[in-house]
Amino acid sequence: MNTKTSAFWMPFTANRKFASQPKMIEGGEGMYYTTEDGRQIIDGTAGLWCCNAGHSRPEIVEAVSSQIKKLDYAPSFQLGHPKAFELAERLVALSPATLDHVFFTNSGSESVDTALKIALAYQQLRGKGQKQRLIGREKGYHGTGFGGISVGGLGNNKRFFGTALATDHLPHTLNSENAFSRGLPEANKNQLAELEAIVALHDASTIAAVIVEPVVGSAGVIVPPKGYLKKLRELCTAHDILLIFDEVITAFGRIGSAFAAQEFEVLPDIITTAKALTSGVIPMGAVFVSDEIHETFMKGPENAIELFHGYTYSGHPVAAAAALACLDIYEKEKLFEHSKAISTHFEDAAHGLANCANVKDVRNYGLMAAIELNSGPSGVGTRAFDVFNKCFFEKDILVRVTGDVIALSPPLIASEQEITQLFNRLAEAINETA
Ligand code: PXG
Repeated sequence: MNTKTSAFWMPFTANRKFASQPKMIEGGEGMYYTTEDGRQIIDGTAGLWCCNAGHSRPEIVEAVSSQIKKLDYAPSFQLGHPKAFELAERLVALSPATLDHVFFTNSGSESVDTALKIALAYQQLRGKGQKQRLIGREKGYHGTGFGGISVGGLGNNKRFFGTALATDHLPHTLNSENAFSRGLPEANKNQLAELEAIVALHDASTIAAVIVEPVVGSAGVIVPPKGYLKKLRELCTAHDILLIFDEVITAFGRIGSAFAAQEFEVLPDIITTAKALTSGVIPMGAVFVSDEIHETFMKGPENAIELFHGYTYSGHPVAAAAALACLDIYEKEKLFEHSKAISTHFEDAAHGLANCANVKDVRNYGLMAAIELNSGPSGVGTRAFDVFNKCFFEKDILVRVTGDVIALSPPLIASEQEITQLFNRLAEAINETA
């Protein structure tokens, strides 16, 4: 396989470095990937936080192939096909009460942009058209659409793209005083005072919505301080601002409940999802919207389109079939419960690395963990990247690296033994990396 060619411009990749030392995956089954040279490696990241049911599940393969035979594609614009309706029903049965309506997309980025557009349009429709500002948070990752990078809080993802939306950002909640916290860290009183300051600066009458990841994923598993999300909800309600939870990573059992909203007992107005909705098998996203928002749109003449938004593949029948089969697996195998049940073992295993060489912090919640290293002598991210390489080529495990953080998020089917193996091998790789 010639990976030296530049024909495939790889996403979020050091393309030239990859060409000089390719890491190729050729197969996947359950908890394991097979590499090009035939090694079985433990998937410590569920692909990119998405393959929650494990790889190449025969039930999903079967559902997808029989759907393609029956109906490969049909539009969802002014037409319908049964699988999309069936899936929407199944999803709203899982989602928090009152988030009873689903808008389908094809990715997390599209889910975020859809949610932001719904929030802006909602404010217009209820006669509060001045509410057009969107508040994100530092270190937030909301995909790569222009809406998502506008509310996002990662400089590298924004700086070349001149975003035009009116935004502001809450401070992130990472606090070095809380290093090595197990689960939720202690709250810092000032963290939400900033929202009051943002409201004082722009006035609540100009703010449409706040969007946050309940547990931050991409920027390195930043766990919400105790009480933070509840307080955020209270402040949003007090100022008549919509609250959007970006659950592209946290939904579908990653932290033990179907949604983080349920786990933390905080009800947002909109939830964005993608990834584990189909266990990563077919691209699909879903935006969950409250009854109140939905009803605001469902007014006016019946023949009028209520929302001028959608995608060719919204509710794609094959993706819907994959999602339904995937939800069946989650349910039959009680994978959300399993995820919760093994999360204590996962937490112990992650914190077992606290004394490894150069470890600066360990953070975890559910089946998400971050091992943060001190930067290496050659700068941010170099040491962690060396660990990643060692893990892949020598230790037969896949981990994810972002800056100095090594992130772990195994499929929910993981056994305690596999988790122990994963962290033991990672510990070796960290200790063997200078
Ligand atoms: N929101 C959140 C919270 C995400 O984590 C997106 C939106 C965008 O989803 P799409 O499907 O458009 O990529 C994401 C995606 C990583 C990593 O390793 C995380 C994501 C994507 C790729 C890599 O941290 N999250």
